[in-house]
Amino acid sequence: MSYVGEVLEGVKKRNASEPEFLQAVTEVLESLELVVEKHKKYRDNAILERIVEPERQIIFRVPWIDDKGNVRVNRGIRIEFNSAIGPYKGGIRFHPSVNVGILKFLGFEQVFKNSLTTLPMGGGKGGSDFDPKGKSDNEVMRFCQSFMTELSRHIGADTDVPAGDIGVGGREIGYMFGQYKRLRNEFTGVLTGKKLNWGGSLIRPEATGYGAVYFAEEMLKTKNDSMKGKVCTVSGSGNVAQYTIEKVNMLGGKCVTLSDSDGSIYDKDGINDEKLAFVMELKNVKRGRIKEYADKFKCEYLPGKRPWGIKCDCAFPSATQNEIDGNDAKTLLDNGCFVVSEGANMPSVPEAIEQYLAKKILYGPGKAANAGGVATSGLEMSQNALKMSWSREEVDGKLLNIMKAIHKQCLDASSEYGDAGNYVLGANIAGFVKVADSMIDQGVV
Ligand code: NDP
Ligand code: 2IT
Repeated sequence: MSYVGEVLEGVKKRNASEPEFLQAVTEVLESLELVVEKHKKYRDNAILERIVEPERQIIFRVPWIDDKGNVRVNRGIRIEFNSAIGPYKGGIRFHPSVNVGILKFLGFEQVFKNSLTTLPMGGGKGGSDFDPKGKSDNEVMRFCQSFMTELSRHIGADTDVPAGDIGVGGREIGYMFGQYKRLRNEFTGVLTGKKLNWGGSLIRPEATGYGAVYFAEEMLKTKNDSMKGKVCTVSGSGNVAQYTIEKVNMLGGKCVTLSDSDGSIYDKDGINDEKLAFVMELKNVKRGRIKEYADKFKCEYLPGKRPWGIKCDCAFPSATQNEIDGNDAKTLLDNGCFVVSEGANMPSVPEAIEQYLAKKILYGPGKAANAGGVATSGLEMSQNALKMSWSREEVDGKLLNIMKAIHKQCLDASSEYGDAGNYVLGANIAGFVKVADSMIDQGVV
């Protein structure tokens, strides 16, 4: 059996109850067959066995009191996956579906994603099964304070630097930052995604969505094409979806869908900047449902449906993992979609990815296409360390250059290993090599 085959077998045995983690590891390791056969040093140093095992995982009780005075308990988790190239770095997710396996898949992806950004960041991920939906601001604050009371023992500006993810935005980062500062009596860059007045970076809120569109534009350039005039479907309606639409509009494309866990809207006229402002108010302030968009702008609402049945040139999945199944992918491709740029983490199931690769469409996997968010978090860390802040133009320019560099690394690695334009192969190989070589340099740790 090949080295990859052997390691995968062990991973499946030891993590049998974690399907998302197994899915993520299988995809990455299968891409590495040629690399580990060519370079024996990876096997000699047991790099694959080590890279699939988190350096540390922390699980803790998060007790808090709701508005009625009831004591509630959630589970808090932080996976500190790999610190070979920098402090652990990755978001925090608050969603009822959160468990160790999901955070391990996200932490594992983050290791390779962060490596691709060109910045010195290791990989981690955290979260809780706490559901912020329907909770008052005070309940969210008490939860965040309790969560940080324990998490603060394990993180630090040079140790582990969390940020946002599903269910965690500026509000939650603020409450967690406040509690960390109170406990430690230090004002540091321990979290990213902070608001501007207290250490945040311009463009960090925009970065993941903007980056996913920059990545799509880079892929299109290889075909002498651009985003101009492209019809796009977008899923989700949170942070990533919103700024994906803003950038598509800036580049002359048209987005026609949005969704949340209740259903999708289809606006064939396009979600222009004015309608986008309504979505931002609806989702970020009123915390309402996307159906209200259809009511307001008199467009189609598809209850319980994802947006992949709508004809498009480009798809930007920006909600959650495994949101494009094999049938969805077939429908997208049959309808002529030829660009998929993943704002979400692992939104396409393996059967969907197989179809993208077979048809040779422009497919940017999440760890490359959505790396703009964490890259700009890295820029926020740099600004915090320097005790200065860069202008919007400076940060946006750096983000664009980083997305171009990621695109080039993927393309170069895919060519080197004989499948030019296969960004899955390219992202996994380029992300891996830097981390693996650093692990060898640092000995058996
Ligand atoms: P938000 O919480 O801002 O928005 C999430 C959106 O996705 C909401 O519309 C939500 O709908 C929908 N959604 C979440 N879970 C599900 C589900 N199980 N089924 C259907 N819809 C769902 O999160 P973000 O925009 O920050 O994150 C979106 C994706 O992007 C995630 O995969 C995240 O990991 C990834 N990502 C985020 C980055 C960031 O910087 N924020 C960086 C890189 C990747 P509802 O309100 O109904 O739950
Ligand atoms: O999945 C991701 O890359 C994020 N949620 C952002 C992580 C970060 O540290 O900015």
